[in-house]
Amino acid sequence: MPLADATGGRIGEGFVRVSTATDQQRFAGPLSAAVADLCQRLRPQVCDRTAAGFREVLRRLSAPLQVAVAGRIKSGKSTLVNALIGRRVAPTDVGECTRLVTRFQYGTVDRVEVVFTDGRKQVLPFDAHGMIPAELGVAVDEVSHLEAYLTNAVLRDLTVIDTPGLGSLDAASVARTEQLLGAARAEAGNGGGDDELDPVSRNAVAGAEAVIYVVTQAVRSDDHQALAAFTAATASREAGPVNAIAVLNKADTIAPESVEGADGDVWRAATLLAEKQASTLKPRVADVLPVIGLLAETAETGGFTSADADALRQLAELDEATREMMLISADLFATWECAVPAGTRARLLERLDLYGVRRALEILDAEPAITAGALRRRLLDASGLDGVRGRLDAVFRARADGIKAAAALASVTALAHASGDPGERQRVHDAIEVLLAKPEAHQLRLLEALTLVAAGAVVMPEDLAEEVLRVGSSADPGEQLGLPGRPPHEWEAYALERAGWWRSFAAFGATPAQSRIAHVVHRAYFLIWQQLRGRGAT
Ligand SMILES: Nc1nc2c(ncn2[C@@H]2O[C@H](COP(=O)(O)OP(=O)(O)OP(=O)(O)O)[C@@H](O)[C@H]2O)c(=O)[nH]1
Ligand SMILES: [Mg+2]
Repeated sequence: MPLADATGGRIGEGFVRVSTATDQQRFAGPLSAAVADLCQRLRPQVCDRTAAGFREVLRRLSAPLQVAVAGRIKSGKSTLVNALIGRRVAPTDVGECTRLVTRFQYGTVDRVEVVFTDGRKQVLPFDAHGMIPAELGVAVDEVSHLEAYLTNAVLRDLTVIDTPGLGSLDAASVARTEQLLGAARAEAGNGGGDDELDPVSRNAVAGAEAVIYVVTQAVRSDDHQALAAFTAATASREAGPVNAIAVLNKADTIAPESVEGADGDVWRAATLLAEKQASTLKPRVADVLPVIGLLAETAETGGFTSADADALRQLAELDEATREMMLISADLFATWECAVPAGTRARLLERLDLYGVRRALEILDAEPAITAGALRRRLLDASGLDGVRGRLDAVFRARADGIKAAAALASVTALAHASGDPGERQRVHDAIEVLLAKPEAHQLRLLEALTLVAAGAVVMPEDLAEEVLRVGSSADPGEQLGLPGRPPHEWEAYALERAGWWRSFAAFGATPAQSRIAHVVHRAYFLIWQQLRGRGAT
């Protein structure tokens, strides 16, 4: 039961109310509520500075999950952010905004604020297209970050953070992102009392709680390191399969002949390539999913109009030879002599790129009478965005409680450490130990174990490491046991068998660090077994 409580349900359905002396708050689940309770109880026992940090941790615990979109320069991060939010609001391509962190969060009125490094805020108008203006008209080197409040429903349970590209592993660019994310955290919200936070404490509560890492085909062997570098931007909180997924963006630009087994099909090539990248990037990310951010953005943000559909219809009716010629390259498509005005074609390229145009024409060939709305839907299907959303739900939303609670505990530990007071550090340490010893907190231990193994902090034999990742990365018993296709009656016996195995490994076959992990895994299997028995699986 605790396991199911800790991991199941989407945010919004599973909020837990906790009454304290001072306030009533909503949390993503019982783990977040338990950590909040710990902060409340410890506040009178720590110095003012740590207490101010705890207040920030509490505020953050009751806020939506903070998801950063990170990756190299021009990998399509902002385009993907727009697609996910369902509104074309983040400037893409050029402009000084692409060098700044922007936090997109839920608000009852659409508004953008520039937050300056000295804490000043200035409201910005949206530009004529309803976007954040590409040029801000303020001194950019004095800007900390941007806060965008939007009424879009998806932001109710996710705060999306668009980050400047990590150009390389160069320390300056990593440090800048780190600093900006850090500042973003501390200044966010209603300001005021948060100013007591010094830089060290600020860093301890800063950073995103989860990451969508954007890669493209040109992912280099050092991208594994780039992902590790992003860990720095999440304020030293480890990114791992619990809180990080990757997308292979710009899947439409992959040349299928460059990928063996793709049979000339772009999407198949992208899927194969994503699988290959997953083996490089795992276990730092839960998955690598192909996506065409541009197509997703266009289809999802009103960028595809009935005029576009009409132009495509006209193109579909061109004679075969002309059409084939035009689809050879973007240049030919834009410049070839044809009845559709060049400006219209340029717009189609900008919104769909050549692959999107080709897909649309194929759809029109098969269903000439298709409506503009249905064509838009089909392009959205072709973008892979649904797959990304599905993974976000499975990896982030379903586990938001555990992710937020683990991040908060890491912050609490860092704050106590930064206080420099051994007594205070001990009190906080003891309180955390008491919390973690409770059966309800097991999921937190499992997430911690998983992260330690994924990050290589505790080295395990490869097959065992895989097993730890499998048990810890899912909330579904079939997947956790690695028996998804098998009949449920086998699950119960297998869970018990593995519980026993891990218990003896903890006792006889392990280093002290491995032994601690093994105890957690043993308990996880035991809880799965209990859960299966409770369900009446025979
Ligand atoms: N063909 C194609 N182009 C894309 C795709 N996604 C983004 N682009 C284009 O790539 C360019 C860069 O996109 P952005 O979203 O600004 O990339 P970014 O990672 O936010 O860039 P920086 O913030 O400057 O690092 C734009 O011209 C986009 O239209 C895609 O899936 N396919
Ligand atoms: Mg950008």
